[in-house]
Amino acid sequence: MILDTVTLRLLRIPLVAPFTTSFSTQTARTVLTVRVDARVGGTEVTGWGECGALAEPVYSEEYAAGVVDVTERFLLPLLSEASREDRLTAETVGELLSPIVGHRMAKAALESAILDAQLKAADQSFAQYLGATRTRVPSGVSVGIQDSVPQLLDTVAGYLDEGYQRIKLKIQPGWDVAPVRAIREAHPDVALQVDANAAYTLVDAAHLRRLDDFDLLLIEQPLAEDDLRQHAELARVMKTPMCLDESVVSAASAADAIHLGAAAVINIKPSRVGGYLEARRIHDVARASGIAVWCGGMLETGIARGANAALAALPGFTLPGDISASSRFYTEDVTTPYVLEDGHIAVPTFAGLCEDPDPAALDRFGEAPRVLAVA
Ligand code: OSB
Ligand code: MG
Repeated sequence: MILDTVTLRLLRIPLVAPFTTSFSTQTARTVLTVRVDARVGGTEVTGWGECGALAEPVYSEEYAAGVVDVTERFLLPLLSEASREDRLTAETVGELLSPIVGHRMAKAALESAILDAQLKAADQSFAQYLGATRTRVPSGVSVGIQDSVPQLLDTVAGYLDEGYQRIKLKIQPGWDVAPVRAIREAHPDVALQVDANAAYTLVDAAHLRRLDDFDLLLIEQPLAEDDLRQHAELARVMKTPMCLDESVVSAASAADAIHLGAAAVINIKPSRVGGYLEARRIHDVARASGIAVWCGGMLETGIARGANAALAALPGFTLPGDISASSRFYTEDVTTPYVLEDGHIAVPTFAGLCEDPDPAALDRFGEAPRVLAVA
């Protein structure tokens, strides 16, 4: 592939309701879109990706405006020689970008756009490319921290009515045992898990053990990103399976977490780990180790939601992912919205990772695009 231009555009899409986690309240999703215009075998092709980074560095170090800078200043120049010589493929991007430390979400967005272009040129769906084994995936929903338990019960009942197959409750100190108990009492059989986004320390172990009474599928990332050993210690004293999100940034860190006993389950977010190809490697490592995985989310728009569904259709994804309908977060998506059908999201069959986003929607939500020539 030869890259001609890469176009970066920051969108700000309003959320249907504020989304509160232990690290922030979001009322809109700031999301960077990446468009590549390229030639494959002389034929012009366009590919799209979106970046998982939030507006602020509160979930991980990356933030959307910083992704624009690192992409322009450091990532694109690393692709130019391979592009000029027409030997750029999606599978070479990770290695070409490896001189830059970290910045995995920026790398993931660029790799996704290039992979989308490559698969569109080959007329191949992402599910085919991955070797996905399912045509639809069960849909779970991530429920933000609410103002009160009655409000939470209303919200959860609404999602269950819509058909969501699993509830993930965001927790933090002061909002944990009581809301979990309330959901469990109202819905004795619902598949339920919690996500703390690193809001606790090991000093809270005795408190967190109280969650063992509620038959949770897992507890996600109770401790800080760097606390692999402490997660392993906590895992030893809790009955609830330990799941890591923030701590797993690569297949290597997944292998470490598994070996240490810090993770019985792994949340795989393609953006967090540097892209879909590394995400698949984590799936493979976990599957070979007998560790369950599921696909996490970063409030994806239609540019990445279907690609997440294709990834989650691999055989090792044995738990429902945070792959909800577009309407969970957005009144209006930038592609054809993903909808819930019988509690599932259909795995896309079109070529590439996504539909081309609607130009009118991009204009409505977006700042001016930044068009970068690839030298
Ligand atoms: O920890 O899984 C998380 C959203 C933003 C940042 C971190 C997380 C989340 C979610 C939302 O839980 C999942 C989704 O996109 O549905
Ligand atoms: Mg999480």
